[in-house]
Amino acid sequence: MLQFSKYQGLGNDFLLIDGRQASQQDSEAGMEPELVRQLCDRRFGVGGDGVILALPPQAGGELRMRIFNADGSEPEMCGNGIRCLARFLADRDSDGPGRRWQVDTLAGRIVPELLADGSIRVDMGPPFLEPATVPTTLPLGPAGLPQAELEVDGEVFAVAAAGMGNPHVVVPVEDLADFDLERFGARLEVHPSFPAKTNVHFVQVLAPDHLVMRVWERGAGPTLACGTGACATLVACHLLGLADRRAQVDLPGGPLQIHWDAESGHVIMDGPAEHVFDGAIPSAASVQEARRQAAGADQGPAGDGSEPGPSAPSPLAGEPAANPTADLGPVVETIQCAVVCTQGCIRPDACPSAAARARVAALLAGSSLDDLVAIASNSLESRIRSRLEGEGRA
Ligand code: ZDR
Repeated sequence: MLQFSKYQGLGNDFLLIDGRQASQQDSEAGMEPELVRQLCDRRFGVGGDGVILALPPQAGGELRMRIFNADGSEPEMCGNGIRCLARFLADRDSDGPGRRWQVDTLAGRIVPELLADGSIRVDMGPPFLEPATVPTTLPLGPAGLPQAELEVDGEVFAVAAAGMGNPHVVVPVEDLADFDLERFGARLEVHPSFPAKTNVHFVQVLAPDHLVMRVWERGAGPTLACGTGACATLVACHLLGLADRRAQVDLPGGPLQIHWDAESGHVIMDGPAEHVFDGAIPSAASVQEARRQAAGADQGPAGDGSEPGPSAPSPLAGEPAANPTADLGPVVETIQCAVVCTQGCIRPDACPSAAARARVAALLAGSSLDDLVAIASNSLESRIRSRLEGEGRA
């Protein structure tokens, strides 16, 4: 069983999985691209902009974060994601304000901190401004970061690039509301100037301390917010002379406060992260096994000679399978009432579930509503597990 919690930061939503107790071998929790794509699918899966794993430390930190985009690719860092990770860890471990986590990521050590108002401050480290570190083939420009005029779909944009561990291109525009994000975002993401593709941000400067931006995320398309992108945008706008070192950055999902600290050279991001819900699904291995079996079943008994797929469950647990209209005397104890007796009890004189029903009636009569709610939540996993076992999937 794979347990997850869904969190969102300004509408950038993630499935969080606590793998801190995992051995190094299973520390990817089976997160193959296909499984990530399925989980993140908003119609056929749980739905999310990405999957985040909390894993045992590897580089001297307290834990390691891995994040996967909705398309299954693995970025180096995620600003909204690490705020969600911090909130998730605080909720699981009952941590209070002031708690900091030393998190190892593919972009190096990142340090989120829980603030008194419940929001998260993240020391995102210094930005990467050398072209090769973004990475981009754009040349270092006069403002001290990669700059160029790029032609995209017949239009020319003055762009600047910055890395926050992951690549970002920032495009100042006059009128953000009327801007065609889908058309230009999708093309810039895969522009040849960015060998690892790029996140794309269109920004309008309302005031030196107030920016508004729209996001086209690498591997995810348009999203409601981008933490690393807001940091890269503030840095680029500051270097271009358009913004102060500290600004509110409005994203479609809400505002972030970004500060590029002159003394440390680090970018500090403040913003919210909220719990949405918890869930459980079959483990990655069992999903793959179920798929394998289903593929075998599709081929029918004459398939490739491998084991046949699962057969339809018998309504009766005992063998031989009995016809409910036949003489049920010897097998009455094996009747699965919920399956066989959907039109009413077929053996009211000797109902095998009568004792269980009586126990439930007694429980209901003797429990408060709060007790029943607690029992229901505690049994979530076991109910899902038994249902899946019944389907032969767990
Ligand atoms: C934009 C992002 N969600 C964040 O908040 O920083 C990061 C996700 C990773 C991004 N899609 C990438 O770099 O591929």
